[in-house]
Amino acid sequence: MEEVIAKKRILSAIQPTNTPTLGNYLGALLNWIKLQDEYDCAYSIADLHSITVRQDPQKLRKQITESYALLLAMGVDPKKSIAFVQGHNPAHAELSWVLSCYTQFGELSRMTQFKDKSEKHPENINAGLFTYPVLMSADILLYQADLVPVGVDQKQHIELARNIAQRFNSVYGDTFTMPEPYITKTTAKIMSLQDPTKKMSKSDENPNACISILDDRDTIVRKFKRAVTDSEAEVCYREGKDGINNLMSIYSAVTDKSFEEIEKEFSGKGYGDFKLAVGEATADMLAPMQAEFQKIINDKKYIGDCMREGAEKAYKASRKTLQKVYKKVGFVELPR
Ligand code: AQP
Repeated sequence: MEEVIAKKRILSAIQPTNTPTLGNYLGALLNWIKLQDEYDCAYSIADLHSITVRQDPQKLRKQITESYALLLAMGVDPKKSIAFVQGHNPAHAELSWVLSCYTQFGELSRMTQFKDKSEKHPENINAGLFTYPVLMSADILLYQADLVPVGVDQKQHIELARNIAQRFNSVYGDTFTMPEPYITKTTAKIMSLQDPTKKMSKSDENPNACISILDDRDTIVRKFKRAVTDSEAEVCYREGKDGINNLMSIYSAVTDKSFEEIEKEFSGKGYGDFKLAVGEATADMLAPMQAEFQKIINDKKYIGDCMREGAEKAYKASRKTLQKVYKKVGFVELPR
């Protein structure tokens, strides 16, 4: 008899805080698409996470639908993978509560994203911002994920998910799969175009700092033209050339050219030529996905059907884990 080997499970999510940036796309989303054949993938729009920062309800609703449509436009196949909105599966919030009782205050205080975001929003340092990594651990552990494709900024949160899983497993016996981060080296961290020492972020207040993946061609080219570089005029990857290094990483990811090839291509040319090439190549790469998005976003029925199917599949895939956890900690199952 032929042996059937179960595919490994992948889980990843993106917050609908704004339109995804080129950083989200190259650092995480592109991998989501590539991994669908080899793995059993679950991809979600992390609406629960997004309210750690105050959101305008009307805008958030629009962003959730758009982000979901973008996943479909990018090539997430709702038949092959589980494509769902996190808040449509109540098990995330339920497991998160249990896991928060197995997470130490000290562990959460060390999370750099909490420190960064509290500095950015001093008027709203809420408990959700602090416990965000517990909810992220629940997202991952609920689906028994083996791999989590993320940018390098999320590595610390995956470490925490592993610590929580290990702690729970050692008390109650094997319950959770130990997840591993899946990080692509060159695009692990795309930097801001205006301050290349900071990561490109979709909630950056300066629109010139990031490329939104729905920006039109002219906007993309203009933003790259304005990108901060240095006073030399040499396109090469070297320490201290943060702006150029970032543009080279982007160009390399978009065109598949090595740094060596890029240095050769622009040897003797100025930064103007290089920036134009990066802008045009990026716009070319995004164009087919943008066209697909325009088709999907107007088909509300299709989006609704996919969301419903995704929610059902997500619930089914996670229910067993939650039941197991409730049983292990000593909760009583409702008699049928
Ligand atoms: N600059 C980046 N370079 C590479 N990867 C990145 N990611 C984010 N920024 C970069 C990866 O994108 C995925 C989705 O991120 P998220 O929406 O969950 O939240 P985030 O990491 O907080 O992303 P942003 O863009 O900075 O959002 P805001 O501004 O809302 O906080 C993750 O896998 C992340 O690693």
